[in-house]
Formats: sequence, C-alpha cells, structure tokens
Amino acid sequence: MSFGEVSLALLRCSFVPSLTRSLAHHISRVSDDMAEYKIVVVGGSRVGKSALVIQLIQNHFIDDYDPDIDDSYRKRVSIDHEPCLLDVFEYRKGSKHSARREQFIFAAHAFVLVYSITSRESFLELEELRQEILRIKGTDSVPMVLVGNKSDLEDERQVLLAEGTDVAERYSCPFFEASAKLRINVDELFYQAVRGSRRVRDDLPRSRSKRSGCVST
Ligand SMILES: Nc1nc2c(ncn2[C@@H]2O[C@H](COP(=O)(O)OP(=O)(O)OP(=O)(O)O)[C@@H](O)[C@H]2O)c(=O)[nH]1
Ligand SMILES: [Mg+2]
Repeated sequence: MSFGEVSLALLRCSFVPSLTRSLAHHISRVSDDMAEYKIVVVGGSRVGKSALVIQLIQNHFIDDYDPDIDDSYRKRVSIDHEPCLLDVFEYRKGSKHSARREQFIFAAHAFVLVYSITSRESFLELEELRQEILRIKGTDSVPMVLVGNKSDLEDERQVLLAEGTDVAERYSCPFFEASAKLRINVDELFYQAVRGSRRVRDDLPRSRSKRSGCVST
C-alpha cells in the first residue's frame, strides 16, 4: 500500500467522520484571491466526458480522444465575479488505476454525472456511480450536477428530458441537457458544480440535504 493509499484509508476511518468530511471538502487557495475547485466528471463509456471537458478548457470539439487515459485539466475562470482555478478530472466507469481514482474522488469538491441522451444504458449506470462517490466521500451530501449530453442528436434520443429532470429532482441537484459538439450548456454545467461547492464551503445550512446525494443549488 502506498503512502497515499494509507493516508486515504486513515482519513476514511469511521472514528473521525466529521474531520474526514471537512478535510475532503477543504478548498485550497492558489493565491489570496483565487480558490481551486476539484471537479470529477464521471459517466459510462463514450458519453462525451472528454468532449465536454475539452470544450470547457480549450473551446473546441474533439471527435475522438484517447480512451485509455483518465486525464486532468486546469483552467482559470471567473464565476460570479470570483476568480477560481478549475481542476477537472475525468473518470470512466470500469477504468484502471482504482487507487488514483479513489484519491481524486475523495479530494473532489463537486461531481458532474454524465449520460448520453442516446443511451439508456448510460443513464441507468449513473446510480451505481453515484453510490460509489458517496461511499468514497463518506457522506450523503456531495455537490453534483446531472448532465444529459449529445442533445444535438435528437433523432437518436433514448432518454426523455423528463426522465433526466425526475432523477435530478430525486438527487436534489441541477440538471442540464448539453451538447459538447455544439457547445450548449458546457460552461453553465461546470459553473453550477462550482456554485454547489461554494455553498458547502460557506456551509449554508439550508443548502444541505440529508436525504439526497446532492446539495441543491
Ligand atoms: N453528436 C455528438 N457527439 C458527441 C458529443 N460529445 C461527444 N460526442 C462523440 O461521442 C464519442 C465519445 O466522446 P468522448 O468525449 O470520447 O466520450 P468519453 O465519455 O470521454 O469516452 P470514454 O472516455 O472512452 O469513456 C466521440 O466520437 C465524440 O465525438 C456531443 O455532444 N454530440
Ligand atoms: Mg474520455
């Protein structure tokens, strides 16, 4: 077991749940006026996770991206007049490097759960991923955003807009249909993830939901 894995195991020890929670949500500062937000993008295979991240970071659509890497990207942005550094990590279901993946999930401030509107399977897979996140974070309240990507492929739609809305309501989290290809709702969905994260940082009691896996925005 590496040092990182040992410290992760210690942090997840059940004797210190509140310490674990606050450490897991600690938001570091790049400078006096800039906070860093770690966002993990999760979802099934080929739903467009990389395409969404590349659109956010580099403002273009990639048609094909090496599926073998779980990569992370950084970008400085200003959200609601607050400068911040986004540190975005993509995690595909069933990917290798599980220890590294757990560390990223544990340290993340917010999660973007992506399915493709053209794949019912990818929609159904998200519940399992969400449960994994809650287990690793050791809390029932994590900022999340639900995203139905590939909204430009209306002819191939397998998941109704209303189905996405229902699940988001159950998770108490924001929901977007998006298109990485047409750059629809890309910035918005990541910005909502940061806003959810800020609410936890600021510890606003009304934003916490004990029942759901999300913090409503
Ligand atoms: N039409 C359309 N195609 C998309 C969109 N987003 C991604 N794609 C395509 O879907 C395929 C998969 O996209 P990726 O971004 O590699 O998906 P991924 O979820 O990162 O895939 P893995 O990392 O392999 O699991 C590629 O051929 C993309 O061009 C979108 O919004 N609309
Ligand atoms: Mg990818």
